[in-house]
Amino acid sequence: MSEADNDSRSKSQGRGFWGRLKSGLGKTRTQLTQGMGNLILGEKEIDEASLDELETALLMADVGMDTTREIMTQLTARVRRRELNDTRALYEALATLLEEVLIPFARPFEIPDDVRPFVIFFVGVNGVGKTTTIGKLARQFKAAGLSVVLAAGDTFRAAAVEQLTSWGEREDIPVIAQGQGADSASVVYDAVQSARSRGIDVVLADTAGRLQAKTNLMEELKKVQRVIGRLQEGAPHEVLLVLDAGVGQNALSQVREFDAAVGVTGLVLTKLDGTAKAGVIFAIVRSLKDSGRCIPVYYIGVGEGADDLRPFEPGDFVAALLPDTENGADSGQ
Ligand SMILES: Nc1nc2c(ncn2[C@@H]2O[C@H](COP(=O)(O)OP(=O)(O)OP(=O)(O)O)[C@@H](O)[C@H]2O)c(=O)[nH]1
Ligand SMILES: [Mg+2]
Repeated sequence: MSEADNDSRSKSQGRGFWGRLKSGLGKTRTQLTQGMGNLILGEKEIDEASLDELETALLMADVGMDTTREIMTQLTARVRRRELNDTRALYEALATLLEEVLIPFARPFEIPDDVRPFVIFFVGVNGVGKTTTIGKLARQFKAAGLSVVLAAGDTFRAAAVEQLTSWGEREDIPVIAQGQGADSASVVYDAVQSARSRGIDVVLADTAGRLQAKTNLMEELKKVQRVIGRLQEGAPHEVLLVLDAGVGQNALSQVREFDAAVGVTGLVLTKLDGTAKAGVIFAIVRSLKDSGRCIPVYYIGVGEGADDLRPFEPGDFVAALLPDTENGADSGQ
């Protein structure tokens, strides 16, 4: 599937995705703008103070100690070697380094033509945006010409089933549900079975989001996974962990725990618009790198609208995150 590129790269479309990305990352950008005052006010000589200021700004945005330190070490070395002579050059080098950190973790989400139905699990603690992400993606997949069925695998709360059902009704997409308290594995099994018999392309399976500390959730997820794997070889084909960017460094432990239990194949980072610490994405990929796991970030969410969930593009992301240099200060909108 390559529905991605139509508008996401086009920065000239003010209200297109670029505009939404930029306004979505506004809180973090505003904070960076305040923290990087010296750096972005035109071409000035680089002094110790502007380097310190930059380091603090990165830490404040939750970029994390290790990545911040590495970036600062590289920038400082280049300043010493006189490769970076003014604050403008420093700023540009920073943007490049940040983008380079993210690039290995960006990959377009693909649904191969020869796997049907293609089964995607959405996992994550409660409230992170699993159900909303499923609704948004279902709509995008449908618009890209794929047939979709939703599985209401979060059976712990009646409201969860209703929420998914209403997304399905709105988008005219079938939802397989059994109501509150039903066996989650059985619901997802039904959905995959139904997709097989009706020749449906994609199954998006919602799951419950109780706290990852409760081991029974992980056992439940593993069971659903086993049952589906027996019904269809290779399924689930993707296990997407949804993370709320606003939880900061807690996201790191969520990645570890879900990955250990169910083998996460991709990440969706939501609510980047609700936090001034969107830099957490750097800490997440850093922690993945350190543990030798290259789990891609497929999508990012920068708002509640269906179009606010888009493929993750490091270049656009960094450009939208960093303060504007032209005016010296950015309003954050
Ligand atoms: N601002 C903003 N809100 C979002 C985003 N993604 C999801 N939300 C909101 O977050 C809230 C929780 O989303 P849900 O999709 O219900 O989360 P969930 O993971 O399914 O939660 P549980 O079913 O309780 O486990 C909803 O109000 C969503 O509209 C985003 O990218 N930005
Ligand atoms: Mg939900």
